[in-house]
Amino acid sequence: MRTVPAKPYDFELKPDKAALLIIDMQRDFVEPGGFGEAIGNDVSQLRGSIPPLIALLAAARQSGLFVMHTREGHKPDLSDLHETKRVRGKADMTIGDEGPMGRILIIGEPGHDIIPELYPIAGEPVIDKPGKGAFYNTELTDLVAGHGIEQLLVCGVTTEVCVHTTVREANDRGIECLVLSDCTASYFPEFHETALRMVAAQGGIFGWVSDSASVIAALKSPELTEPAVPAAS
Ligand code: TIU
Repeated sequence: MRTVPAKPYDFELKPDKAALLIIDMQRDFVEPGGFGEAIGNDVSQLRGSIPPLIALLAAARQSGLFVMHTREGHKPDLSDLHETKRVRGKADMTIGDEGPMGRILIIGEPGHDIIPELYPIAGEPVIDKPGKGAFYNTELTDLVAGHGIEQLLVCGVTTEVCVHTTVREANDRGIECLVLSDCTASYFPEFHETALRMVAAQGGIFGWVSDSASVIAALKSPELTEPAVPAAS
């Protein structure tokens, strides 16, 4: 057990039963020319989350924490894409259309892939998800059960959309979520702030909020396996 200072109160991290879950750090969302920009968003708002995520990912790998990545996207034949999602927004360019980085949000296309700075390594599952939540229509439920995961350290984009949906899904499945504020981001800073407040409000209605430095420090601290024994007098 390692204590991570967090809101609304300290998070007791169990590294053997925890995983780092990095949501949708894909070129389509965080690089100019992708889906995020195609639907009118300012992708520069997301890029501040990359340096702290690089540091957190390195610390997680070094400490042996289980790491998983997700990617939002669809099969090339669009058979897993609801028509309601395809047409939402009435944009000129939508999912499946040819974009500057290949077909938008299509598995196997350059824009759909994870940014090079955070690229998965061997042993880190990459979960392709057709929805906003990482549990909907994916293998994540089985992965979590198979690895005995009870806690998720949740990072990625965007805070109020795929991160929030995933945290809510996890919470309803009895999994504790710690959201890292500097490792998540939104195209709308005010939504980012409010989404984080919503997680920790009402005594932690959806989970806890902390930051990368606090988790890195906890991962590097000696693990407390039992209460300290007072010295004999
Ligand atoms: N990954 C994720 O959040 N997908 C989105 O579409 N987010 C937006 O904020 N649009």
